[in-house]
Amino acid sequence: MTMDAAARSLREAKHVVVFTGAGASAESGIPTFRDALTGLWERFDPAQLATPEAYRADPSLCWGWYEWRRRKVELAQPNDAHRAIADLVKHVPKLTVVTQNVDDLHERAGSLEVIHLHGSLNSPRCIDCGLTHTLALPFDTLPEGGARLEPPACSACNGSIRPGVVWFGEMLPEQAWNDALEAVEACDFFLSVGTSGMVYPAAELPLRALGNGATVVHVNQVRFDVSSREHFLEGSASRMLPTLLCRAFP
Ligand code: BV8
Ligand code: ZN
Repeated sequence: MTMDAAARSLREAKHVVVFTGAGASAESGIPTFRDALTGLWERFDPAQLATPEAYRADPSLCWGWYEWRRRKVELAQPNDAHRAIADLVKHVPKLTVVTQNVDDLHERAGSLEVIHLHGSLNSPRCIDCGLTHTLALPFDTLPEGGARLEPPACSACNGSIRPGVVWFGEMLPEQAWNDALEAVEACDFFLSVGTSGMVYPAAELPLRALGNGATVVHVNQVRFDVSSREHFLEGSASRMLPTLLCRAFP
């Protein structure tokens, strides 16, 4: 499918789902999960650190990583992909934004009611009583290589605070997953942006949309195989999305 064909299909769409992965935030300077870790965490694969076992084994190493990431997001700005997605709501009858990302860059670009399948860096909670914890502003200067940070204690039960993200091996938030499924089953245009499609069950969504007769378009700067009925626009999200919107809604 060419950009013009994708734009024509988007223009006719009644309900669009935009599904984003780490590649949508990459040009805001947020490392993706495919990017190798550096500094203190160099010897880890993110998928090893993003687990309950890693937190139990070394809470301050794990919490330090999340605080370093939260700081990076605080210092980052939404990019043109986030802005184009936020803009899309003005042009289509119905838009649902579903993200695997744990940053708040969609919201800071103006998207509302973003469905976070994997939680958020900004919603830590007590690992024991579940009470949400109000985070202090991130440390001004977290060394680039990161630092071990003792997780704060819960004000109610003195338990340890954990990041408000979904770790590998944990269930996705039920409401978020159900809302995503409902949107995917109802949409007629599914735009997947900057995801390697390797993390389940989120990675099922494009095929579910396809199964429901939606047009499925992948935007990624690295081409990968998709079924003959899906479409692929190769390029960076911050360039492809504004171009797609300009062509669809001149
Ligand atoms: C679960 C929060 C039930 C943490 C994350 C089958 C069914 C069900 C489960 C499984 C299954 N098979 C395996 C599993 C287990 C596991 C899983 O999927 N493992 C993988 C590694 C195979 N899934 C789970 O554990 C899930 N839970 O299934 O619950 C259950 C319960 C118990 C036991 C069994 C089942 C929970 C998964 C959630 C994990 N948490 N995030 C944190 O952030 O620290 S996932 C994490 O990975 C991030 O959310 C991130 O989004 C995601 C990685 O995916 P991407 O977003 O795609 O990012 P990635 O770096 O991979 O790719 C970036 C892409 O962007 C690349 O393609 C690149 O080319 C592109 N790109 C880069 N720059 C740009 C760009 N594109 C465009 N423009 C650019 N500029
Ligand atoms: Zn508690």
